[in-house]
Amino acid sequence: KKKIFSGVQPSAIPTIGNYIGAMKHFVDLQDDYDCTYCIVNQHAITVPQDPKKLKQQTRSLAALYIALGLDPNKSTIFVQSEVPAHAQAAWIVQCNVGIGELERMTQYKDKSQKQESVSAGLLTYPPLMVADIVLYNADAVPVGEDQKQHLELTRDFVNRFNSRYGNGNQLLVLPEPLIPKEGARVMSLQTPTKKMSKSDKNIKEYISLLDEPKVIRKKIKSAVTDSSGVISYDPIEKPGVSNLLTIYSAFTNQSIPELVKQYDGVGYGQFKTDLGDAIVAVLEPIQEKYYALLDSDELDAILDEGAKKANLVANKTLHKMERAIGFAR
Ligand code: AQP
Repeated sequence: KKKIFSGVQPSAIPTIGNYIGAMKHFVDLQDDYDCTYCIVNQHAITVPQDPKKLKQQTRSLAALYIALGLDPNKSTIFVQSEVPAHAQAAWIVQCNVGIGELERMTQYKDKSQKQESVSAGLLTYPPLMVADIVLYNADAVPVGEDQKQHLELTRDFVNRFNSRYGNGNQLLVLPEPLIPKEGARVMSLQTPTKKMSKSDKNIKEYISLLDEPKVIRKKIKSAVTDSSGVISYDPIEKPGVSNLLTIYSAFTNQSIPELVKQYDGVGYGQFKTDLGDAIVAVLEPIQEKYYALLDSDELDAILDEGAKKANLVANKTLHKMERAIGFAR
C-alpha cells in the first residue's frame, strides 16, 4: 500500500477550511492507503501559545480526528512531540536547506508580519514539516493550497539528500502533494479575499468544527456576499458567493454547477439557510462523538498506541538518515 502522512496544528479548533481542504480527505484515504495522521504541536509553538490551551487543544484535536472518522485500526494517530525523531530529523533537514529558501516561503512572510517578535522556529517550520513527511516514507501528503510551497521544498530536500548521501540509492521517498481540486483554499466569511484561518482574531471570519448549530447558522447568515442577488460561481467578481458555493458543495457532495442550477432565481437568504442546515447536518453528529470521546481513557489508549507505532517507523528512517550523513562510529 502507498503511504500517506499529514497533520494539523493544535493552534485553535480546526475550521471548516481545514476540514474541506484537508481533514475530510484524511478519512476518505484510509481505505486505500497506509495513513499516518499527526497532531503537530511542535509546529504550533512557532507562534506564541498558552500552555494550558495548547494542552487542551491537543487533546481536542485528537478527539476530533476520531470523531471525524479516523480509525485507529486503520491509521496511526499520534502527537508529534511524543516522537522525538521529528526534532532530530528536522535538525538534519535544517542543515541541508538554505536560509534563502526558507525566507522565500510565503507562509513565513505572512505569519512573521503578524508577529511582534518572530521566533527562529517560524523560519524553520518547513524543515520540521519536511522531517514529518520523510520519516514515514510518505508517497503523498493531503494538504490545502497554502501548504503547496512547503511540499515543493520537501521534494527539493529529498532530491538533494538522496543525491548528496545516497550513493545512487533512493534513501528517502519523494512525496507528492494531494491538493483537492475544489476547496483547497476556503476563504474567510467576512473577507472572502483572504484565507479562512483557525487563529483569526475575529471569530466571524470562520466556522469552527465545534461551533454550536445556532452559531453556524448565524455566521453563514452574516457572511459577506454582494448586491447582485444572483447565485453563480465567479471567484474574482463574486468571491463571497463563490466561497459559499464551494463550502456548500463540500458539505453535500453536490457539484457547483448542480447547485447553481438548483438556486437559479432563488435569493441569498434561502441559499444561506439551506447552507447552514447542510453544515449542521454534517457537524452535529461529529460533535456528539467528539464530546463522548474527549475525556475518555479510550482516547489516551489510542494516542499511546499511535505514538508507539509512529516511534518505530520514524526511528528507522532517522537512523537511515544518520548513517547516511556519517553519524556513526
Ligand atoms: N482556508 C483553508 N482552506 C483549505 N485548506 C486549508 N488549510 C488551512 N486553511 C485552509 C489546510 O488545513 C490543514 C491544516 O492546517 P494547519 O493546522 O497545518 O495550519 P495552517 O495551514 O496554517 O491553517 P490555519 O487554519 O491558517 O491555521 P493557523 O491559523 O493556526 O495558522 C493544512 O493541510 C492546510 O493546508
